[in-house]
Amino acid sequence: SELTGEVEFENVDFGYNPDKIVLHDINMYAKPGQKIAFVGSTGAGKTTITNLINRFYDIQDGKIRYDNINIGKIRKPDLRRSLGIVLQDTHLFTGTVMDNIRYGKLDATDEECIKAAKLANAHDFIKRLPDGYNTVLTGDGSNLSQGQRQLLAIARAAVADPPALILDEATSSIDTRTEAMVSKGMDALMEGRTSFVIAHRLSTVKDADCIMVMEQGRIIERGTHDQLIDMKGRYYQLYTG
Ligand code: TTP
Ligand code: MG
Repeated sequence: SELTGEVEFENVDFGYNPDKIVLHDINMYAKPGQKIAFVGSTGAGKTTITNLINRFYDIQDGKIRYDNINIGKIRKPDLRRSLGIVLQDTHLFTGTVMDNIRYGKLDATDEECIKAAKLANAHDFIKRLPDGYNTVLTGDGSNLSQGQRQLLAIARAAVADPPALILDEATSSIDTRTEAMVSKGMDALMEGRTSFVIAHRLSTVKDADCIMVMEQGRIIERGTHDQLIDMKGRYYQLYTG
């Protein structure tokens, strides 16, 4: 990819149905490598923003730019591969662990896949599988634990090596030890890439370059954790109960 991971929204309005606008006048700028976190109550529009970063929909008004290229209204089906990788959606298929990782970049060598798995913190559990990287996964990866599936998703994203990432943090109940492994893998993956994180863990939010607090389709507050705490507004309420 030629893209650096610079992403800008300028006065973006969007609705899944043009009669019902769900995002209002969204402005944001992510420098290459920055970590942007979205917080806010259910239905606020966090997932919708990430859908637009992935360019899954046309916007009604405004501009979305990657490196000064306005992509808000052009059709570009392969954009998802070149820019955002959504980690939530793992889609494991029947095939070996190696092939499932390679899906991130179809011409990747075994060495590249193993390197990605190491970065993702997935290598150790893979080595312990009955046939290591040649272990065949069932269709939905049901012979793996949820945490292991997440580690594979991180490895797959690492092999794709995108300039920007979208992470919808799982609220799912994985055990603390696995959770720590997944966190470590994600941190390594985010390093040096623009990351848009729908954050559920305070630890993720705290080190973000900018936290966007969303309410009813608008960004109502933004700043670092410390700035938002000082503001004593919505974010402060969210995190002090
Ligand atoms: P979301 O963007 O899904 O809100 P959210 O991600 O902040 O909520 P949650 O924390 O629960 O994940 O929804 C914003 C509005 O858009 C909401 O009214 C539902 C609507 N919507 C659709 O109509 N179609 C869609 O595909 C999605 C994702 C949302
Ligand atoms: Mg959501």
